[in-house]
Amino acid sequence: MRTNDGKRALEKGAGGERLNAEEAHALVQVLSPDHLHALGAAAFKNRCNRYGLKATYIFNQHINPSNVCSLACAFCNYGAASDAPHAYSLDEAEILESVATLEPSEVHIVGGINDIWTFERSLQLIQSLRERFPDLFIKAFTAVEVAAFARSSRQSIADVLAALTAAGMNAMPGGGAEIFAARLRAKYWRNKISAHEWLEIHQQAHAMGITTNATMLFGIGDRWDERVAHMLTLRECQARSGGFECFIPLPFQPGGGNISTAGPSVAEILAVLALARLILDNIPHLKAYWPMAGLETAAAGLSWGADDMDGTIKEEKVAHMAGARTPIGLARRKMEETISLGGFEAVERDGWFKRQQQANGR
Ligand code: V47
Ligand code: SF4
Repeated sequence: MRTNDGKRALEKGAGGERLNAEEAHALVQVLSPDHLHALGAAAFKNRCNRYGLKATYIFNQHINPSNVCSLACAFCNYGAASDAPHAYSLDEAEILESVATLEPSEVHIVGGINDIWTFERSLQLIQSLRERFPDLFIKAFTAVEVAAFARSSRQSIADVLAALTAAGMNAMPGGGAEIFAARLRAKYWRNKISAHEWLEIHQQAHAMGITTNATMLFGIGDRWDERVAHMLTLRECQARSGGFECFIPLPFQPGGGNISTAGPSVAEILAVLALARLILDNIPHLKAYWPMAGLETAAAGLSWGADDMDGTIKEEKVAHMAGARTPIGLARRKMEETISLGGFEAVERDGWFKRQQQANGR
C-alpha cells in the first residue's frame, strides 16, 4: 500500500508535476533495492524533459583565502585553529596571480570564520578581482561568512550584501546549510548560524537580485525523512524568493574527523540526487559534485537527475582535507570525456548557467 503511494509519486515526478509534502515523503518508500531503479528512471525522465542529454560544467577555480576557523564544526577537516600546524592564509597578491595564470570563467571563494580575512579585506579582494578581471563570474561567501561579516562590521546583512555586490560579487555559493534538522545541528555544528538564519540571508540576497545556491550535507547520521524535509523547506523558500539557481547535495567525507560514520554509499548518493530532482521542481539546476561524490559516481548522477558536474576547480580543499580521493582538479578534456562516457553531451557553461560561447578561444 505504502509502496503504491511511492509509485504514484514517481509517476507524477517523472512527468514534472509538483509533489505535495506527503507524496515527497512517500518517495522514500521506493528506496528499497526492488524499486531503486524506478526512482532513478523517474528522475532521469524529469531531467531529460528539462535538459535533454546535455550535461554542463564550468571552467572554474576554488579560492579558499584561509582555513582558520573559530566555529569548529565536528564534521569539518578543513577548518583549523589559528595555531594548528596546517593553518594557512593566502594574501591578495597571490590570489590575483593564480587567477591571472588560470584565467577561469568563475571563481568560487569561501573560507573559514576568522579575523584574518576581515570584511574590509574580503571586500577589497572582490574589488581587486573585479578591476583586474572584468568578465570573471565571482561567486563568493556563504551565508555563514556573510553573517560573520555583518556581526564584526556592525552592519546589517542587507548592507553587507549591498557592499559585496557593489564591489563586484555576482552570486553566493550554497555552503553552510548543512542539513536543517535541528537535532544534528545541536550535535555537530552548534556554533554555526541556524537553519532559519541561513534561509533568511538567502532570502535577503534574492530580494536584492543576488542569485544563490543551496547545499545539503548528508550521510552523517541523518534520516531520509530529514533529507526530504530539508528539500521541502528549500522549495518553500524558493516559492517565496525565487533566487536559488542550483541545489548541491554534499556526501559526507569521514576522513579522520570526529564523526565515526562511513559516509553515504554510492546508491544513497544517487538516490539523494533523484529525490532532489523530483522534489525540487522550482530550483532549475542539480549539481553532482564530483570532489565529494567521486568522479564516476557524479557522472552516474547525470542519469539520476543531475544536469551539472560543477567544474574543473583547479584545487579543491574542503573535501580533500577530509580524505576525498578524487583528483584535486580536472582538465577540461577529462571532464568532457567523463561526461561523454555516460552518453551525455558535455556543454561548458558560464556562472549564470548559460552555454559558454567558445570559451577561451575553443
Ligand atoms: O558548507 C565540510 C561541507 C561545504 C565536509 O555553491 C563537508 O556551487 C562533506 O558548499 N564532508 C562547502 N561536506 C562546500 C560547498 C560547495 C561546494 C561546491 C559547490 C558549491 C556551490 C558549494 O562543504 C560546507 C560544508 O557543508 N563540508 N566538511 C565533509 N567532511
Ligand atoms: Fe569552519 Fe565551515 Fe569548517 Fe564549519 S564547515 S569549521 S564554518 S570552515
